[in-house]
Amino acid sequence: MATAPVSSLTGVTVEFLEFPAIVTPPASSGKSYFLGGAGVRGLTINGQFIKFTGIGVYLEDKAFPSLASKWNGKTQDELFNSIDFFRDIIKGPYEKLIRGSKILPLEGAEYVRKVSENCVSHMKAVGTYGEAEAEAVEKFIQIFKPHNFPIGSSVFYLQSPSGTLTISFSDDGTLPESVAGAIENKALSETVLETMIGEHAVSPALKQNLASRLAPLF
Ligand code: HCC
Repeated sequence: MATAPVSSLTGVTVEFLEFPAIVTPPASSGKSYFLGGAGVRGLTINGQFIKFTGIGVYLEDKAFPSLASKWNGKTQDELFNSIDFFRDIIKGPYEKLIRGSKILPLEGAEYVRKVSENCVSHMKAVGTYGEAEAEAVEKFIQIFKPHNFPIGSSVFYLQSPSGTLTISFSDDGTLPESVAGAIENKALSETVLETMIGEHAVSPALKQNLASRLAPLF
């Protein structure tokens, strides 16, 4: 039975989506990831905030001591306002597993258009967008295109420290056994998480949840 690096770790509910405290991939030999935090990603359309997805960020267990030793003693607000804290999570040498679950139905092409636009503009802004990244983004788009996301369905992004981004799709919130595609590109892989919790993140709620859960545990 997998245990969290901190036994008091709880799950998070975003609308009707439940993000358990621990996930264990099928067919993994006892490996598990703990929930750093989860939050809603919405868009303001005609002045109204529409909630589209819930995003959960899971971290490999060894992320905990590494983050705790640097960030212990900081308050929730200090963590939330620290670009370096989120940068550490994005760049840390451990695996991250991100679950993006749908609150409203979305076509894969529509979802990936938004995500890839954000990723490309971020990589251009920081100067990491080159030919290899353009190819990686094209591959990324093609993986999502034929897919549709009904309410409650999920995309999982597994990011390895070496820069492999593995994508899988699930009809619910559980991690599937099969993989939809894998892309070897460190800049793109990190940028997917960067656009969610970095400086210009799409989900401030997710950042707030990460800071509020982790500060007292550190
Ligand atoms: C990102 C990561 C995730 C999302 C994003 C950018 C996301 C997308 C939701 O936008 C969405 C909502 C409405 C649409 C299309 C996509 O969760 O029409 O970097």
